[in-house]
Formats: sequence, C-alpha cells, structure tokens
Amino acid sequence: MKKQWWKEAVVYEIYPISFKDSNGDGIGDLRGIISKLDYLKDLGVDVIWICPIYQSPGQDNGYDISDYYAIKPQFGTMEDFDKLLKQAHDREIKIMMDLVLNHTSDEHPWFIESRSSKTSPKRDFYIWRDGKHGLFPNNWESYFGGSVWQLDEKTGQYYMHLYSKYQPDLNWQNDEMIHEVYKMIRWWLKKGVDGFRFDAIAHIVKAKGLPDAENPNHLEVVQANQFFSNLEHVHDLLRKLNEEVLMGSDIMTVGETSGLGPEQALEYVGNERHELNMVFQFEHMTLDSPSTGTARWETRSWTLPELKKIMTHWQTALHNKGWNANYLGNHDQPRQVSRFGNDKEYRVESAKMLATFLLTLEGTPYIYQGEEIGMTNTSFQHIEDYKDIETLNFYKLSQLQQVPEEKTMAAIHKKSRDNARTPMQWDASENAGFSDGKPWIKVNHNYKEVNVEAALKDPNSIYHYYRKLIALRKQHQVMVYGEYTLLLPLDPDLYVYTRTLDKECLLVILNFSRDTVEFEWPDELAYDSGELLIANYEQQPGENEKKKTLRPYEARVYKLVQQSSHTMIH
Ligand code: TEU
Ligand code: CA
Repeated sequence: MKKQWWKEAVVYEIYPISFKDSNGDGIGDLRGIISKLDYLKDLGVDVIWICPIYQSPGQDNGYDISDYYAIKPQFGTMEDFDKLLKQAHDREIKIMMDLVLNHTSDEHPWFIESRSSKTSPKRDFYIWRDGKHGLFPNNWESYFGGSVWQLDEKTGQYYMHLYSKYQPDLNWQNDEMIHEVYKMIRWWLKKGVDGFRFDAIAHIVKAKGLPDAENPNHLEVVQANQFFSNLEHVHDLLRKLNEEVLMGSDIMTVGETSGLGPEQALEYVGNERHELNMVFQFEHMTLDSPSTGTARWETRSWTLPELKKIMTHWQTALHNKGWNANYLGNHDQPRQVSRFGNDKEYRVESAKMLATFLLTLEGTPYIYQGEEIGMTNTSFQHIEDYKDIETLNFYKLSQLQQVPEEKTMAAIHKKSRDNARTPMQWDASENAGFSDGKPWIKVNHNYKEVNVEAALKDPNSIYHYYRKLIALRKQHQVMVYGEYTLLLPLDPDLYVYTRTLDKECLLVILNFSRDTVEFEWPDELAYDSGELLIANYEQQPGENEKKKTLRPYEARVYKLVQQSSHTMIH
C-alpha cells in the first residue's frame, strides 16, 4: 500500500465559533485558535480542519459564504488567518480549509446579481426555474425541511436550495461559475493551506430535467440518492478540478458524501480515480435513525453487530483500493460518548473505549473538538436556547404538524446539531473559560467537571488517553496500514478485530456494553500471547491468558506474539 502523509495524520476538527473566544464578544475566533495551538500540539494532532471562517451572514454558522476571499470579522482578519497558518506550520501542524461549493449565501454578490434579472450575466450561476401551475418546479424536499424551491418575487422564478433558503445552490453546469471557483481555490492554495474538506460535494450535480419524485411520501434517502446525490457527473467535475487546480500540490482532500456504500465510495477515492483522498460516509450515522435527512430526527434502536457490519464493510472494501476517513462525531452530529458510549456512570471509560476504536481502524481518524475530554450532549429546556437553523426549522415544522412539544424536544435533545456546538470547556471558571463575555450559545452545565484544565492535571483522564493513543499510532505503522479482520461478528457486546501488517499483528478488544463480559481467545487466532499496548482500565495480575474478563466499556490493544508452530491468520 502506498504510504502517504495524510494516511498517517491525525486530524482535529475545529468549529471556530465554539472553540475559543479571544476578545470577550462571546464568539470563538482565529486568535482563540492561535492561543490553543500548543494545546493541540501536545495532544499530538497533525492537521486541523477549520470549519468555514469566510465572510458570511451566519445563517448556517458559516456554511453560507458571501465572500470566499475574506474572513468574517467576528472571526478576525486575513492577517490573523496568515498568522494562524504560519504558527501552525511552525509547529508542524497543517491546516485544512472547509470549502462549501454546493451553494453560497443568498448575500453573495453572485446571487445578488443573479436574482436581479432573468437576463443577468450571472443568472445561470444558480438554478432558476418557473413554477408549475403556480406550484413549485418539482416536489423535492430540502434537507432542512420544506421544498427545495424558493420563489423570488422580483423575477417570478424559483431558485433551488438543498439546504436553507439562505443557501442557494450553485449551478455546476455553468463553466464561468466553475472557473470562478477554480480561481478561488488556486488563491487559497497559493496561501499555503494544506488541504480541503469539500462540504456536501455529493450534491453538486442534480438529475437531468429535475424530474419529480414519484412517491413524494417516500422522500429522504431514496429521493436524495436518485436526484441529487453521487450522480455520475460529480466524478467528471472532481477529476477536472484535480487536473486543472489541485494536481501538483501535496494537499489532502476529503469529501462529504452521504448516501453511499463503500463500493460507490471507491468511485471517489479509488487509487486510480484522482478525485478525492477520502470521503466522510454516513452509514454508521444512520444506525440510530431510519435515514439521514429529515428522518434523522426519528430514533430506532440499534445493535452492536449492525455497527460491526457497517464498519467492517468499509474497512475491507477500501483496503488497498482506497482510503477511509473515520469519525464518530462532528459539528453536525450528537456527541459520540452520548450516542455510542455512556455519558453517565461510564463517561470516562466509554469515551476512552471509543477513542481506542477510532484510532485503531484503518483510515485517517478525525477527532472533533471536545471529544478528547469526553464532552457530552446537552438538553436545553427552552427552544430559545437552540441556535441551529436545522433544529429551529424542525421545531417550526413539528409545531405546524401539531407534534406534541415533549416529543419534539426529546428528538432535539437526542439529535440536535447544537449538542456538538456548545462552547469548548477549557476550565471550571465562568463560561468554561471559553469567553469572558456572554457565549453565543449556552455552555453545557457539566463544565465544572468536564474541562481541559482538569483533564490535563489528571493522569488518568480521557485527554491523556488520547495523547497516548495518538503517540502509539505514530510508533506502530500497523495501526495505520495494517489490514483489518473482524472476529466474533455476532457477539452482542464485544467488538474484536485484528490489524496485520507483514509480521506485526494487533488485537483490539472493545466492550461496547455496560456489562462485564468474558472474552475467550479465539482458536483462529494463531498467537498465544500478547503484549498489552494500551487499555482503559488497570490490569489485574495473574489473568488467564486464554480467558479474559472485560469490564464495562473496557478497551485493550495487544501486540501479538506469534506462536512458533503456527502461521498467522490470513
Ligand atoms: O453538512 C451536510 C450534510 O450533512 C449533508 O451533506 C447530508 O447529505 C445531509 O444533510 C443528510 O444528513 C454540511 C455541513 O457539515 C453542515 O454543517 C451544513 O449545514 C451543510 O453542509 C450545508 O452547508
Ligand atoms: Ca471573539
């Protein structure tokens, strides 16, 4: 397998508005990030992915860009950005920018010009259609609820928006628009940024003729997949972007692509494709709901074998053929420890177990801010305390549909994106040390217990465990490149796998349950003992080599010692 720096890198995602406020206005900013670079360096991360900091009205916290060449003043200035880039580079930390290319803000000058008249030279930068018999041009549903179409009174036509009405979709059939985008990306490359995350990139191409969905009650995934996700032409556009802009720069790229499985993902990340280095997939994010999109607010119960099946499929299908981007949480998802672990009595143990999982899979691991201290979901009682446009739209829609208030709030407590967007908890002082002013969104009430300062002091903290894991990943190439093999696929509590590279083999044992579980050394494992590399519990002396007792959420990683008379598995 070809070695690449971005395969060996550990990425840390920063949601700037909630990371660190340097000037007391309650809003995280670039100087705040600069002040925490040493903290990130100590943690051991190699790349910081910064969510959008460009000029933006902020309807979707920066995912509505009105000027790709400017920094939004609340985040700082371009000088601050240059300083951040330089100071990160001085510490050998790379910077990955978040580019939103599916849509702009409705306040972007392109859109202002586009909407000004039907004959505007920029009209075609966006997707405009006439209504049908006084109705929307088609029946597609937006990700944030309601139609994807918004009527613009001035010209009497509708524009398309897959997200909110403040985020009109760009028309990727317009070459002039595409060249403007190329120009802008070249400009950022020239600055020396080290990579891009391409937001919602799966959706930039829409089905020819924008046909109606046959069964409008069956929107969601089916509809999205058929009409505006991962369509063939996306690949042509990405290859062209590489040929004309990215080729020759040693950067890393990750695309956000919902609605696909690993076979389809290979069309983006296959070694020979020259499109993207890796993609964020969503299959494991749908385990606890019927689907992505608006149905993601509903919950279903899930079992560990289902998670194993999904992850194993991705691990094996991409091995040697492409590369995975692994994550368990981000700024759009609930907190990982609340979702996949136990944020009550086993918060520390389960957060460490999940860290072990994330960092021992094949693929590039993405840590979301606060995961390294085990930050949890939050439950604001009043809808007024929620700021996320998706959450607020969902609330309004539920009210219209007369869904009982408790049911709506329960869904919000579980799934709102604001769970991940409360301020980073730096210490036990007021506002968790995030800001001297009033934070733009409330701090999670548990900040006195869960914070960086406390974690740094406690040698057994989640933070120190992450540090150790990241350091291990740098020492053992098998953690990066080793082939993954699942054991015990049907075990309801234990997730067990090996990673093998040449003569090295790691055994990872994760207890995903709150019970104490017996693990018996499987016969297929032709190793009789192992050296324990890391674990989230103290080990008891004199433990039976073949039979191990895993405590609630226990995680262990062994480096296996080969039996002389046996051959290795696979
Ligand atoms: O998220 C978009 C995203 O999750 C979709 O691409 C996905 O297909 C769909 O929502 C199904 O769940 C990105 C950003 O991460 C998010 O913060 C933005 O709000 C969104 O794009 C719009 O730019
Ligand atoms: Ca600020």
